[in-house]
Amino acid sequence: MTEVLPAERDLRRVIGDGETVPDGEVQGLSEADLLELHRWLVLLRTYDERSVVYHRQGRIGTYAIFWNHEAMQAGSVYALERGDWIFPSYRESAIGLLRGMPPSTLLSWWRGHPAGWWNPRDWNVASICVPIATHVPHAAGFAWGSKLRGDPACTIAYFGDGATSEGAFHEGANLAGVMRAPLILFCNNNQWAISTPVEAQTAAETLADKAAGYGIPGIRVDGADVLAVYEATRDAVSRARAGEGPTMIEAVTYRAAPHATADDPSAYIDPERVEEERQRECVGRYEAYLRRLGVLSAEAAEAVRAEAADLMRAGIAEAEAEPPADPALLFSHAYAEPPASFDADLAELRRVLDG
Ligand SMILES: Cc1ncc(C[n+]2csc(CCOP(=O)(O)OP(=O)(O)O)c2C)c(N)n1
Ligand SMILES: [Mg+2]
Repeated sequence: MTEVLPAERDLRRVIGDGETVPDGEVQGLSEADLLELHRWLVLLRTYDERSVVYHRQGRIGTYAIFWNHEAMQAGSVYALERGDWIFPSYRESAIGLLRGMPPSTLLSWWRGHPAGWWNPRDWNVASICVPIATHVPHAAGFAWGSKLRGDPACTIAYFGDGATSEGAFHEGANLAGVMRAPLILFCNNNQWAISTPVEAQTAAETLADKAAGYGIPGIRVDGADVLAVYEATRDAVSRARAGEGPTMIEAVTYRAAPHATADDPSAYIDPERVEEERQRECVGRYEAYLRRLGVLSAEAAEAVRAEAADLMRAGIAEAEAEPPADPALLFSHAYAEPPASFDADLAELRRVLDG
């Protein structure tokens, strides 16, 4: 029998609206935890906003904006231990920051520079996955491997609403369910896959319903509520560590920015709806919650923002100080036995770059 967690149909929420919906609280989180979560949210927000500026200035390449996705990323990672493994998609490109990865590494990734490659073992963060859902089977196999080795680590894989239509999502979820792998399938349902709305993506009532077919519990949570995301992930982590297998979390939010810097959503999105979502964005909602609790002062919030801005300024300077990559790298790992044409191709590339 499929196990269904209580309240899975309704979105779990902790943060109220300061008026008619009362605030809740999460057991086990101290005031220091609440402030650390705030610091994480501001770090991600600052990274994202600065990255859009750096893109416009031509200092990084195409960039996948994650404005209003910060609560899903910070809330879920806060529920993990350092030894747990993260498999990000491009939407979670900066999630390594929450493990202490330098911003310059991530900015170098978006600059297409090898300084943006990291050893996953250093941070327990796998490479950023751009092909949709192809990392879900990797994460399922990895989690199963941890279980076979008796390693207590669990694994979380992030993907979008559109990814749940890909075969790889279903293969990974099925394998994880059958093997009772310690895996968290974290779906950021921002209701768009570039210009395809979620209604055109699936006939299922909710994306969490897809988990039932694999014997996996599905939890739905307000993706703009960092505390609800934290709590839902903490429950999923406990199940994983107790040997009860995977959990799927559908975090529901709304994409309040273009898909990426190369996208013009005015062709397909309702600007009024976007504006509404921007008004209830996740960082401001959490700051209002902390102020109602009397935990966050205006000065403390400003200090956190200034610290994040300094970190980003130093990060872009460091990324730009990297010497240019050797173009030969494009060829050197492509084939065990390189075709004869490579020498001429590389010479041509060098001629173009030098010209
Ligand atoms: C296998 C594959 N097919 C198509 C694409 C092109 N593509 C890039 S992003 C995207 C939409 C994905 O939407 P979703 O899974 O909802 O994630 P989101 O971008 O909204 O976070 C598509 C189709 C791709 N990257 N990989
Ligand atoms: Mg999406």
